[in-house]
Amino acid sequence: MDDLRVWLQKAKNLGQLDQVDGADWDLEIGVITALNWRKPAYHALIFDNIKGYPRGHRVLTSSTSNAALAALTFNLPPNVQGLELLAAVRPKLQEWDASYHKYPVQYVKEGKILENVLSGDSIDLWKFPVPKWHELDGGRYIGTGDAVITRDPDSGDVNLGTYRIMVHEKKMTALYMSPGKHGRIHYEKFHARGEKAPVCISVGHHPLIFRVGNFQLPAGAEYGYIGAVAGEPVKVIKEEVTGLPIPADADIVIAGFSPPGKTRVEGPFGEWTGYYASKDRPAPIVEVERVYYRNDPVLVGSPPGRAPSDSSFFNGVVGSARAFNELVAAGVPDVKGVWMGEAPLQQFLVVSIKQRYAGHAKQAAALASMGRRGAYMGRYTVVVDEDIDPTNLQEVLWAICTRSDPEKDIDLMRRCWSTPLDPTIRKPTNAYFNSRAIIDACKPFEWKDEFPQEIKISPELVERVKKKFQGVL
Ligand SMILES: Cc1cc2nc3c(=O)[nH]c(=O)nc-3n(C[C@H](O)[C@H](O)[C@H](O)COP(=O)(O)O)c2cc1C
Ligand SMILES: [Mn+2]
Repeated sequence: MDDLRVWLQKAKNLGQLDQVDGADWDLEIGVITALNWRKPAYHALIFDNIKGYPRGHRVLTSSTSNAALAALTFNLPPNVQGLELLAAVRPKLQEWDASYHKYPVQYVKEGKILENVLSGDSIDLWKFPVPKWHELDGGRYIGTGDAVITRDPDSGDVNLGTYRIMVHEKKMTALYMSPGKHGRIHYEKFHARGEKAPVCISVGHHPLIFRVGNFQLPAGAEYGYIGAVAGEPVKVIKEEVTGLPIPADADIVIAGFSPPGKTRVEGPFGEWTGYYASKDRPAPIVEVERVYYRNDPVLVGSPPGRAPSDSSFFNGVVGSARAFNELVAAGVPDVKGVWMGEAPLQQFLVVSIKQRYAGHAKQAAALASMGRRGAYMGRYTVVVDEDIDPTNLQEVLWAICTRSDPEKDIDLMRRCWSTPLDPTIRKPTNAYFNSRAIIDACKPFEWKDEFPQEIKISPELVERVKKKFQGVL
């Protein structure tokens, strides 16, 4: 697959990469990035000549934050949007889901990542222009658009997860993962045996690597999945101290161990919900033993935030496609659409179906809200009839307000999978539960054919009136 340098050149050729010179790692990179997404049209940003750092030590943001960049990264058809993009992504996900096991990593001895290797006292993570992204962040985060590589000590599965990484000291980072995430299960298993957990953190690479690290996939699927998207296995090097496979052509990789029982305060950090909700609390650490980087290294940043954000566009589309495919695979018939918007993502999941039998709507809603994509901090799942466009919030609200009755049509599920990032959970607590509401906004099944007639204007009437009143309409 391409390395990051080739990706940057391709993005530039497409007119999708803008360079920013002279920004400060202290908030300016973060603010410029956040304001970038609020422009009517925006591109990926490459920051160079960062204050206090040599030319060439760069930071990339917004790398997959619009349709053209997502298409470049995932080999998708260019220039498609909305429902059309959703329709293009669904079969791609099916193809990758079915083929990732055919792309085991390929071990190699040489790679561009070995251009510079730091060990012992020469290790200094502040060598890189690590941004402080949001004003109330508790530190500088080297890991946002990253891939944290860990191994399951029982099965040997290697996981890649995108988890935030704060730098504590020149040779120490935090390690923060929510309960239930694969990387966390891995270090918890090592720690339970009284052993230190090996960890490698890639913080500069082709954006595909961290985007797949952000996907909710079966345990240990990520490396193969990246290979399936790229159409060839990922080349990796066996890292010297941890033995973990690291991408051979990455830009920056940190390697070390998380010792059991040692913690440092991590956070607060601006999160994808739009809050600093998980606050600051003790979290495991990584003691760094090697740092690998290419000449003129590029750090890939993907700061979370209230949508629109670095990930919101991409996760909205791919999350919708994933949840749609899951429902179909679970055997729910006549699913017409599934949509999570950018701002709330799985917190407001809309499913449209053509109702076939009594209970069909509830079945679709329960499965969608508890599927692999929807389960983590879901909140509201709405089912609408096939005439409602699930991507159109106004239509969805109209359906909720005119076709459902709260007493009959809202069900609750309690003690579901939530997270320290859930703003509604008062911290501290030792168990992060939330509840789910299922809103059946379909016409009542038993008398749907007698439901009041909607006011519509027939296309023929529109045509006739438009023709007659050309100056007015
Ligand atoms: C920029 C960014 C930062 C993230 N940070 C975290 C994090 O700090 N902790 C966490 O548990 N998940 C975080 N996530 C979400 C995970 O990447 C996502 O849940 C992924 O599925 C985890 O991988 P896993 O399924 O292998 O555990 C982040 C995602 C993105 C895009
Ligand atoms: Mn995983």
